[in-house]
Amino acid sequence: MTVRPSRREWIGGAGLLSASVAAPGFAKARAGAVIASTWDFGVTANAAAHAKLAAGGSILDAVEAGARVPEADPEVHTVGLGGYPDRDGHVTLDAVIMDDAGGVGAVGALEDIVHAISVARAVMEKTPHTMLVGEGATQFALANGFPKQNLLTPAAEAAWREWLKNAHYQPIANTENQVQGGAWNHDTIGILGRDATGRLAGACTTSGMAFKMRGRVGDSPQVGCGLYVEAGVGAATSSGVGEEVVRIAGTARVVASMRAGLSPVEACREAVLHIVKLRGDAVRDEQVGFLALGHDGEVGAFALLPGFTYAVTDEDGHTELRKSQSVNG
Ligand code: SD4
Repeated sequence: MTVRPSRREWIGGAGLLSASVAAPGFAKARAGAVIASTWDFGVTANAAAHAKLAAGGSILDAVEAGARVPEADPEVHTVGLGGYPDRDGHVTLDAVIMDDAGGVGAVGALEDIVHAISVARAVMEKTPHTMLVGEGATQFALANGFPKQNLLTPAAEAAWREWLKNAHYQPIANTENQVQGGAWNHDTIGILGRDATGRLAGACTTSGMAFKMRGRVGDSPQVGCGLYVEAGVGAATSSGVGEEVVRIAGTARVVASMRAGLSPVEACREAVLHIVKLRGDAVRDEQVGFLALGHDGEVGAFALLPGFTYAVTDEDGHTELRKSQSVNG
């Protein structure tokens, strides 16, 4: 069960802004290949990414391979197949992929195609654009050979029908959180990679907030929000209530802080505390977590609330599931 901070602690968290952002306890990763991804399912995603890298794939191939794992898993209700639908019963996917040489591709509100991350990569490699949305994205995917598939599984449909019983169809902010609350409504996968030569790449893919308004696109596919990568600096990704991340261009901010000299955990912490400063009590019950990877392979994370986890895999394929620090510990 998530422990909520008291109001006083929460305001106290905002007060930390004036203090040093240094946070202890995160040892530097060894140089070499590193894969880091959000949440517990990052463990299996990292294994696929590591295997791809070991087989000679690029770091971009690796993060794509990792992101495809939860996309294909019908038990994961926040990414790809089996994702919870919007209020009208449509599963809509958001995804972005980025390398460290200016390559970026994204899709927003993609329907009927399971591997949104691979469609995003096709946008990057086969079009002059950086993002396609909605019907156009689906048309593009079909034209490029991606199979059409119904993504609404019986379990996800049942959860949606259950939600409908008490739902008032109104554009109320944060209704997803009010209904769902738990951490499982925040399980976007963001996966960051560094190869042994220091090249960086990242991917982020999600079905977004459960029972969102139709047409809603979150932070995940927006460059600088759900994902940002910069050669020689590092990469960052986010998970949680996307609107809060978009407000501060969260991952662009994290990478800018690393460019200015903060460590990955310090940079994530600075971004989270900026959300607290801006939003105060409005985000008291909301989760946002940032995960960052420095160009030297150091990994760090920080979240609004306790409970954010991330998986880190080293050159040899050893994986550690870590708990992020949060505003109140
Ligand atoms: C979004 N950030 O669409 C995503 C949701 C999520 O973990 O669950 N992130 O806002």
